[in-house]
Amino acid sequence: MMEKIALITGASSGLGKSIACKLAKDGYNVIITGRRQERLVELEKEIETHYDVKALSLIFDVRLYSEVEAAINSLPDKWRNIDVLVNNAGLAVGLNPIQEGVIDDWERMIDTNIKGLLYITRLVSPIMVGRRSGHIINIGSIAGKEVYPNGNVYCATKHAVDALSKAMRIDLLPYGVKVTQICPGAVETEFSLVRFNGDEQRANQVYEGFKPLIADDIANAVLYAVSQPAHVDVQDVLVMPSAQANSSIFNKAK
Ligand code: NDP
Ligand code: 8X3
Repeated sequence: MMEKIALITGASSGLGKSIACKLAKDGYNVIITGRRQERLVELEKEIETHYDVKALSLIFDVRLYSEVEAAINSLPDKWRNIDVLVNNAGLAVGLNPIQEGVIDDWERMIDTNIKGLLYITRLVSPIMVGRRSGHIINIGSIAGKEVYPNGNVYCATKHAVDALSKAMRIDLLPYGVKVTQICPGAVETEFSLVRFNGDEQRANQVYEGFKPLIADDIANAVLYAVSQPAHVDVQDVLVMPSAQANSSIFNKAK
C-alpha cells in the first residue's frame, strides 16, 4: 500500500498542475486527471523524475459520469485509498450579459464546475467515509463570494461550489472527512484563454496593469490546508492578488 495519495482533477494546466507538483514534493503519490493525455503523461514523468513518489494519470471528461465512474473503478487497489481529493477542474466560457448568454457556454460551465465536481465527489467520498478519514479541497473562486458584471452563470457555478463545500462539511463531519474551500482571485493560467475561446489578446488584457496571482500561490494554500493536524480544518480561504480588492475593483497602472 502507498503512504499518502492525492487525486487532483484538472492537473493538465494551471492550478491543478501546480497543486499536483507541490503535493508530490510533500510526499503524496498523485493521481492526475484531465482530458489532455499528452500533457498528463508528461507531468507524470516530470513528477516521478523530480520527487520520490508515484504519479498516475487518468484521462476522462468530468462532465460524463460514465467516464468518471470507469476511471475511478479502474484504479488499482494500491491507488484506491485516496487521502486528499482536490476538485479543481473547471472553467469559465464567455462573458456576456444574461440576455445574450450562449446556452452551450452555460451548459459547459454548469456541467463541468458543478456536475463534474459532484460526480467525482460521489465516487471518492465513500472511500473516505469507509476509512473514517480524508480531505476534500474544492477550488471555488472570488466569483463564488460575489458576482460581477457579465459573470452571471460562471459566478452561479462558483456560488454552487461554495454551497456544496458547506453542505459536504456537514454530511462528512461524522466520518472525520475534512472539507476545505480555496477561493482565488485573478490567477494567470489558461483560464482567460479558455474563457475567450483562444483569443490571446483578450486573455492577456485581463492581467495587464497589475500583478496577478500565479498557480503556485494557490498550491501553497492547498499545501497549508492539508498540512494541519487532524483537529484543525481550514474551512475557507480567500486568496487575492494584492492589487485586487474584490471581484471587480483592481489597482491597475494607468
Ligand atoms: P486552466 O484552464 O489553466 O485549467 C483548467 C483545468 O481544468 C485543466 O487542467 C483542464 O484539463 C481541466 N478541465 C476543464 N474542463 C474539464 C473537463 N470537462 N473534464 C476534465 N477536466 C477539465 O484554469 P485554472 O487552472 O485557472 O482553473 C482551475 C480552477 O480554478 C477552475 O475551477 C477555475 O474556475 C478556478 N479558478 C481560477 C481562477 C483564475 O483566475 N485562473 C480564479 C478562481 C478560480 P483538460 O482541458 O486537459 O481537460
Ligand atoms: C476566476 C476569477 O474573477 O475571473 O474564478 O471570476 S474571476
